[in-house]
Amino acid sequence: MTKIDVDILVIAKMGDYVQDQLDARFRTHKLYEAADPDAMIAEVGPSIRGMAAGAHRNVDIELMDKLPNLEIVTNFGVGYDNVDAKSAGARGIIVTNTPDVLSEEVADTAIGLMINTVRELPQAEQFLRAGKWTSGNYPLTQNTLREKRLGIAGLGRIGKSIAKRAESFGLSIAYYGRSDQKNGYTFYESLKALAENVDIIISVLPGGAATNKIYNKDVFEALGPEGTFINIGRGSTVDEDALIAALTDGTVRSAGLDVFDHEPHVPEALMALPNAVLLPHVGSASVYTRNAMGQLLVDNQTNWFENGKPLTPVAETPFPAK
Ligand code: 8YV
Repeated sequence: MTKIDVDILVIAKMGDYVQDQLDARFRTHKLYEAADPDAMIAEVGPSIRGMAAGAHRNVDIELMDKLPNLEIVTNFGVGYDNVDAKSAGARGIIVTNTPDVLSEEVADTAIGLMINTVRELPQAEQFLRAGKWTSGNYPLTQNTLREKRLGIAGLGRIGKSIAKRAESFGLSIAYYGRSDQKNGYTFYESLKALAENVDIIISVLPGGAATNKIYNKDVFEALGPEGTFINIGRGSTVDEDALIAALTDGTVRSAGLDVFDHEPHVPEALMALPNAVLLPHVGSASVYTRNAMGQLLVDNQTNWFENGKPLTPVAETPFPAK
């Protein structure tokens, strides 16, 4: 492997598969290992031309200001709400993410979480493990996927992979998103309208200012007492207090959540609810898929410095620039 004469700042721990490749190709500076991160940035900041970001660590203007020769930020994850991509674009800094390679894995997780939530499989397992089966059967679930309407919020690449799977379950499919894709699924212009017209919402919405706490009391009321809310997008899209209240007083029936507002902290009140199925942000978390995401990060970084081309630039930093 040829060494590339470039300094890279690695701001979050990436896993050996990624880190080893970055170490082999570049001169890496591991901010997450620095005893004094400010001192490291002061020392190496002007030499840094690439950054590997991830683990939801923020890349804001303040940090970019300290790296005057930064050319590219490669983010580990399809979501990049941790990176101020608009400001990066204004400075001519490319931002890349890891689309496509995780879509199928995240769609699998979304469907698994939906079935677990609707059919109460984790609760039924706890019942068995607690030795309660010998005293009687687990109660029949009030909820089912039969004859249900699924609403997908965010019909991008992951949303479409979910829709493909959901079709085979016989679910009718509607969606909310930026535009009507005229693809045979029913489109709703507002989240509230989607919630009013479906039994289950699976949310794939990204984080950021436009979606902050977009799932509020009104949306949960619209989803209604037989409704189920599944979130594998970003926790910041949910008013968690409103969701906890809705699950507690029966405004909605149940929720399955893979993402939370203040990860890895999950509100005690949510953990105490029997009608919530909770996962520790494992949507893409298989070795296979995380390695594919890592490879794409490395390839973006390498292609930029070897060929002057990023592979998967985000919308705010198009290449070539518009
Ligand atoms: C990862 C994700 O958990 O891709 C995303 O946007 O949320 C997940 O696949 C995360 O990026 C890893 O830090």
